[in-house]
Amino acid sequence: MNFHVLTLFPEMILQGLGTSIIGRAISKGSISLEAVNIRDYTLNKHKKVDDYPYGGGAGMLMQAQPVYDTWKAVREKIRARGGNEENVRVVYMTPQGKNFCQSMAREFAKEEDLILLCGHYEGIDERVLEEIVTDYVSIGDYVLTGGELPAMVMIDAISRMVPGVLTNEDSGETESFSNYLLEYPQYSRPEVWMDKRVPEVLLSGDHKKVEEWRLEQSLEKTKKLRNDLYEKWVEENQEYFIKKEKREARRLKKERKKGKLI
Ligand code: 6GU
Repeated sequence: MNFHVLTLFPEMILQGLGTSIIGRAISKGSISLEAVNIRDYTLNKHKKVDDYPYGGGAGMLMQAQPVYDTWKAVREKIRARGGNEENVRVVYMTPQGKNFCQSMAREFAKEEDLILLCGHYEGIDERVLEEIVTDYVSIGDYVLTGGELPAMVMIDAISRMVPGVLTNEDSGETESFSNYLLEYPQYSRPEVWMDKRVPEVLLSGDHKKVEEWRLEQSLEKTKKLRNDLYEKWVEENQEYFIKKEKREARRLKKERKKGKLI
């Protein structure tokens, strides 16, 4: 996966994603990241990239020309490398976009190249958006000063879905949202901290019991904190509750029998 970020603040993107797991993925070559400065492509002799909006109103707008020419330069680079530049998606980071979620991250991770366009000020001239943007994406219902943080959020979430980015140690499958459920609580050494014991079942060595306990914990936590996700899970996992009822009935029967025998 090759990320191309069109931005007025390239150093913000490179600094923000240069460390930890994403930094390692870049060094390994599992992903690549370039941040292209839109200002480098302005034809304005004072290097200006913004102007007042027609019709009046607060703030400045990013002009069409520098954004369009940056996009063209990136497409050309992709073409020169033998990439499929005609079909490269261009994601515009905007609070007016569709809310970003895990399934979108998974979908974007299948692309070979991805162009992320970061706006600033009051936004970007509509005409260039119409011309180049394929996806409008938001990271939540609040307003930020620019698209750089949302782009970084997206790149992080997408990258960890790219094969080779996560090692076994940072495993991607059994975790929050992979099946609507929030992650179960986890514990490391020591066994007792501030008088709090690690749950006994985790020390038992009984893998089946541990798995059952973790699923129960996930369900409980999701129901409490994100009932919307819990209900989706219940809808798609009816058989879990049927099996659980059967298990419970078997257990009761066994106990009753034991009671009679004694
Ligand atoms: Cl994608 N961009 C900006 N500027 N603000 C946002 C956002 C995006 N998502 C939420 N707020």
